[in-house]
Amino acid sequence: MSTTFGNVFRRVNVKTLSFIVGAGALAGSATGTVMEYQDMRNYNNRNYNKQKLAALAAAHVAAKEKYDVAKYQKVYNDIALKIRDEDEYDDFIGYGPVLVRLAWHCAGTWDAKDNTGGPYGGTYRFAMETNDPSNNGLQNAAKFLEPIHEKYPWLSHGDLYSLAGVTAIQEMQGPTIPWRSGRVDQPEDTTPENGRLPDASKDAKYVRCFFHRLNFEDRQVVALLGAHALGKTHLKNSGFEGPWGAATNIFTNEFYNNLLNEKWDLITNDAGNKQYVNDKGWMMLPTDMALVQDPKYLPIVKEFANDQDTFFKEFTKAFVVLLENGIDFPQENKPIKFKTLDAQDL
Ligand code: FMI
Repeated sequence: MSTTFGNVFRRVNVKTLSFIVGAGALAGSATGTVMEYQDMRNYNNRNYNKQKLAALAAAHVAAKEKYDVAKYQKVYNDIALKIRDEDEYDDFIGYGPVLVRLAWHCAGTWDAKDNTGGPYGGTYRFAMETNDPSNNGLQNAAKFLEPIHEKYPWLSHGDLYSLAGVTAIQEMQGPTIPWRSGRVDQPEDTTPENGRLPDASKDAKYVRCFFHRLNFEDRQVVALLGAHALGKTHLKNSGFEGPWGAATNIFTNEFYNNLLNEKWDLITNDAGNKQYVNDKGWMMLPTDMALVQDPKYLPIVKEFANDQDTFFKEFTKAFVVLLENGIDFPQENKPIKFKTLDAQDL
């Protein structure tokens, strides 16, 4: 790299230089020459650097603005405060669980084979995806987010849905989920066809095969389904009824403990679907029960039941992958770790 000094030193021989340094003011003409030259170099360098610096500064400002943590933390806070304010939703479960389900259903349409569907394009906003019977009930989550989108119109729908899911998990005392912005709204004709989301009435073979389409292995599948500690099933949405446990709006490893420790009976519910129930009014879907029926899933269920930290770690990794599937983020787009409202004393 050439500095101003470097240039001067290269152009002035050592003898002249010692003369300048030693003779000081007496060396008027020689000094003048060097000074002039140095000035010229400085001037040239300054001009050259000016352009380069201006470009660098502009890029820096643009990147800073684009990836500004504070800007996204503000959105996080608004979503979190709205969850807190509107706590009466769904018999006081609140909006947390349904926001997590929205984030997952937007991402869960992804197909690794051709990189269609998924979390990038925000296509849930289009009628075909909104009205997918698998998405029944998620209209409530989308409606909840409408004023957030009105306030932050620069936020893409993909970013909004995924950020809302992350916010909900963290506000329900779950793990910190590093999140990246950068999803871009895509046109309506990129909306994936209905039927890409899984069917809850199936067995372990089906679950394994389905999640394979999203590139997930057994450990990640078991971790992701631990989110069923949250919220409940609703007859009118899915044809199943009841919560999976006691703490419907706190993110814990309760799901695994309930799977292992409760006494489950298979019944046919009012919609004619088979589901497992216990004497506390809790339920399990056939796909949930598949996790203890399958010899490869079962040890992972036991591990997560015994160790919430490990569950949180595995869930975090898998959920990040889910929300980023098929997206090529630029390197400078670093994941953001949001602060909860509690951590900010809000
Ligand atoms: Fe689940 N879910 N889920 N779920 N989900 C819910 C509610 C629900 C299925 C089925 C299913 C994941 C995976 C899968 C999550 C989170 C996640 C319901 C009830 C059903 C039937 C919906 C209703 O309102 O009736 C499976 C088996 C088939 C699609 C399935 O593979 C994953 C990966 C996640 C997140 C990581 C949450 C939080 C809820 C509660 C929603 C609410 O409104 O309370």
